[in-house]
This record gives sequence, C-alpha cells and structure tokens, in this order.
Amino acid sequence: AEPAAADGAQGGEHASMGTALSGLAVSQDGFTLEADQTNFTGAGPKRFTFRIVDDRGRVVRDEYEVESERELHLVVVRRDTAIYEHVHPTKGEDGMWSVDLALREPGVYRAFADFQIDGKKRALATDLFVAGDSRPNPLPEPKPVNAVDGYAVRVDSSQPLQAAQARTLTFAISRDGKPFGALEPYLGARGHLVALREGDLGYLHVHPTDGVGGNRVAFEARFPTAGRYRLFFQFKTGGDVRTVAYTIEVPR
Ligand SMILES: [Cu+2]
Repeated sequence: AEPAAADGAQGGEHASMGTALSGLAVSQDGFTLEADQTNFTGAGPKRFTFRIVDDRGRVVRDEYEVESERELHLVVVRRDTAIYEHVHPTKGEDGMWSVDLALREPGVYRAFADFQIDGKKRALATDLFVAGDSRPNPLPEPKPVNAVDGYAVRVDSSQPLQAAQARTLTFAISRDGKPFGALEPYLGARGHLVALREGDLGYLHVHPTDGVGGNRVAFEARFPTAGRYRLFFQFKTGGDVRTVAYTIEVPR
C-alpha cells in the first residue's frame, strides 16, 4: 500500500480497510461525540455521560450495529498509557450513554467510543481531565512476555513486524510455566485487543482470527506507520477479565 493509503487519519475513505487508525477526532464522517462533562475531581468513580450525534445534530439511538456483542465499547486510557479501562456504558431511551469510570489517578485520559453504523467501524474520542498532581510514566520498553494476575502472556508475530504490512499477532497464555488453555468467552471471542500509537494514541482496529485454540489467541493487525505502539490484550479466566499490556516497536 502507498503511505497515504496506510494512514487512516486523513479521512474516512480508508476506514473500510479495517486496520486504519481512528480515534484521533471527536467528530468524523458525520458523527460527533458530545460529552456532558470532561473535567473530574476527587476519588471514587466518576460518572461519564455522552451521546453520538449525526451530521444534522440528531442523537443516534437505534442505528448502532452490534459488534463484539455490544452496541458500543468505551476504551479509556491515560495519555501515558499507564492506565486502561474497557467498559460498556448503558444506553438510555434518549440515546444517552452513561457509565462509571474509575479514572483512579489524576491526569489526562483519552476516551474512545468504538461503535459501528452502516457497516462501518468508527472510533470517536475526547480527552478527559482528572484534577490533581499527575506523574506520567515513560512508555515501558518492548518485551515479548508480560504478566497479569499470575498469568504470563507471550506475544509473537507471524513475520517480523513492518509498517503497513498485515501480520498475525498470537498471544500465548501460561501459568506456572505450563500452557493455560481454560479461556472463557469474552465479548464473543477468546480475547480482545486494542492497539494505540505512541504520540497521538491513534486507535487501531484489530480483528480476532479463527482457528487458534488451546492457550493461544490470534489477531490480524496492520500497523500503518513505523514507531512504537501500546497493546492491551484482554482475556477471561475464572470469571474475571485480565488485561496485559505490551510495548511493541514497528520498523519501517
Ligand atoms: Cu467492549
């Protein structure tokens, strides 16, 4: 692909490729995310309410198409990528979405509303601000194995990573040094993956693939540009959703 076609940040015509970046705008392709409040203070859960409006200002209520078992997924990441939340807001009859966010430390967060209308996946995003003394973390160094809740999860690519080239990323879960295959369905799949580009938190749509079982979960990804990305892989065991994060480096 030509470089211009590899980066979906320019507009909507590339979004149908499915692996282009989105989430860089609060308004795109005729749809706008309108948040009631983006400034928060204090400890404890913060109520976040918002709606999606179309190009005529009408609140979207019934046009959502279910993907990964939900009409809308909300991913919230502190801008240093150190804190991640993936939640499913409740939709009111008026089309208003509401959810309690943890936003457990001060700082600036990016909230991505991930939904599908007219057969097209979309991600609109807004910044959220939590008052207080914020201590941003540097992006962790890339490494193939990371741990969560006693599980070690290794990520491998089918071929060496390269910008604008499709790759299969496989996550292998182990516990106590042995492959751990007792994965429970999560959002209709064996796992969920979000990838964000360092610098602008461009949001990459990643698709689970069929055909991998046991302790392994695979996704198709095409990183549009060289650089570092932060991956958030989620899987479910023992009734709980686990999140493990990676830094990866994509060469030119
Ligand atoms: Cu979701």
